[in-house]
Amino acid sequence: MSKAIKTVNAPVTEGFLLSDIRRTGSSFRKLRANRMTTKGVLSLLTVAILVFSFLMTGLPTGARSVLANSRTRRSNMSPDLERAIVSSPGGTVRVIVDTKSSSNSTAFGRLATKIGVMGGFVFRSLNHNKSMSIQIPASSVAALAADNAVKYLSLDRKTVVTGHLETTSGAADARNYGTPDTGTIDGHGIGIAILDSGVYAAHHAFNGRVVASIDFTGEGRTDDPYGHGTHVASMAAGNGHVSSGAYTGIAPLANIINVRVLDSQGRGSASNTIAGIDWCIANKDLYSIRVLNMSLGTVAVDSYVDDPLCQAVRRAYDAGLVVCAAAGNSGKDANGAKVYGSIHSPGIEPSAITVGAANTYGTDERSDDSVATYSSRGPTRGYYIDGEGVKHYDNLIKPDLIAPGNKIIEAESPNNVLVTGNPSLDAVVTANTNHKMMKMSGTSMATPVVAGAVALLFQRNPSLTPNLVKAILEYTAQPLAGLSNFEQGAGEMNLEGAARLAGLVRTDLAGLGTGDALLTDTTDPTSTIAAETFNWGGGVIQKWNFVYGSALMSQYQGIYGEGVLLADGTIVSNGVLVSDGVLLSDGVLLSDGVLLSDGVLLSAGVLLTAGVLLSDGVLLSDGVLLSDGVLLSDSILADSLPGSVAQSLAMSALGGDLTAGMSAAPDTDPIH
Ligand SMILES: [Ca+2]
Repeated sequence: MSKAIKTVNAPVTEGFLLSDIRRTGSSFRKLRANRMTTKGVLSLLTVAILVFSFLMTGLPTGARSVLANSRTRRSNMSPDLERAIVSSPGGTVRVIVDTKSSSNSTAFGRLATKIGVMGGFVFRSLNHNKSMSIQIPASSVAALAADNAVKYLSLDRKTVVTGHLETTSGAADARNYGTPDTGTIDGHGIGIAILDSGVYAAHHAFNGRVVASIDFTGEGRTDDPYGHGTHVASMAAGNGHVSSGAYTGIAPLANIINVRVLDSQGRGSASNTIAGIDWCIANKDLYSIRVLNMSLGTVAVDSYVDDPLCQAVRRAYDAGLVVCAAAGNSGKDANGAKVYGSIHSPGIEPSAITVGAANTYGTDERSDDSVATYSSRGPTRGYYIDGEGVKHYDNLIKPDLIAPGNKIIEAESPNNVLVTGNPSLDAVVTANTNHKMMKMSGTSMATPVVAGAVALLFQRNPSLTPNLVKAILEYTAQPLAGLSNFEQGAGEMNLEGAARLAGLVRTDLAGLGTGDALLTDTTDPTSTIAAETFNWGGGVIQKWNFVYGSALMSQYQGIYGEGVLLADGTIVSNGVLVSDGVLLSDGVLLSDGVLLSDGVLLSAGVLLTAGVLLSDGVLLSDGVLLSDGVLLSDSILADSLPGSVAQSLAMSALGGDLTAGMSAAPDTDPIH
């Protein structure tokens, strides 16, 4: 009912415009999708009239005295404005004044002057001087309503927007899955370490939540002259302060630990980054750090076994931390052709949650989502050379997930290098330095979406292990049609499903054995975001495998414990189709229809056998990309790119894909 009231309220003044009613209410959007019948329209009209009547007759009797002067003109004042006046007759109210169509600029100016005389203040004019936003003493509203130039007065309602990012990711739904113990699922109490170019802590998106800052670049500063880290931090943990919440991050009350490892030109070294990781491990208890965000990377050369950056990530993982790493922006070559095998380090590390970029096209609905063209694709191509001089590639399935990362608007540090060199990146929402927002694209942006999600899952269920966090995110992800697992991993992150599932996981994990019940209750393995329902992927990525089955979540698996690596867990005998209740040799119990290991059945129906066949034409032999870097159909291999090209490609995401993106919402409160 409250939804209907909220929806019908405004259009009522326009004479019951059904098209407007349907457009403004999410509950009505479904009706439209189902092609409303005439009967449906009529009943909606009836509901609208009833609601209108209720609001009018429901006027509190106390309003009479305050509104005595306007009793006969009450219909040109919105009911919630009337209630606001009644509830605070000695206070002030924010009002939107709509003037009559006959009014001209002279009448408009006279009205503005009159409002000033009444003790009011005009914030701005709207609709080409046909309306204005004002603040005025409640006691003066009735007199204003009686002015001949006034057509209608409505309360300047606090628009509680759920931003695009939190809506399409499912974070907005996850907020509601709190308990009396956890409170709202907003990340409070959880620390997210941002290993990046610094964070401009004074930005109002952070509101004092940058609880620690440390510099490893040698520049002796922790702010963000480059402009990358501030944007990244606000994707993970920015609040809704600017533009009424349009740019709220995933975990808006999480604490931010600013670990500056990239300098004022966005450059860093592996050694500085490793020092930053080790600092996080040493200080994890002090700052409640549970997740590290690494929106950075370097071209992968060494096998993850030898790569020192990967080894540092593994140390963090062994210390109980979840590390989210960007997949890289090398998913295409200079001609736009798709490139496989281009995952960056430390994204090649199996214990990391490696994140690719989804393109949301700026719409909350996910049915139009895809992977961004530049998002690095698997498999991983770090290698070692044996005594015979033969290269052995890692060839892990990566990324693990994709998340929104194309043209996302988040916090901008002042006069930063990126926006100064590329002025079009500024989102033009305000002139207030501490409110400014910029638009960025890349797997750097997608990664903190997942880091914020990890914070929410830990808040919901602090007993989760890093392995379970990763498994839950993968299991509940939405595989997007037409994309292979080397492009999207388990699919697009679905925080509605992940937070719901995390809340069902038992909190006494330490005493569980393989096959014990993992959940306290069953749940529907589907999610609904922006009125669209989709199935969870229901799979978990192993090193070279994709494991499916409801038993992954209904029953505890040895691979979820601490001290083991999820990705190292399962090797299944060749090509075995595991059916109900088959216990695999290394302790993974799977149930309904799981085909995996050397024969991996992907969700899109692509069969990976000893030679891996992908729908778009990459053929792998025994898990190794064909030795000479064969170019097949629409793809080429990253190995065949010269290093300098690969480096330049890393910046290719700066402007994002040439598609519609997130639209800018003006900041309506530039003062605070
Ligand atoms: Ca979309």
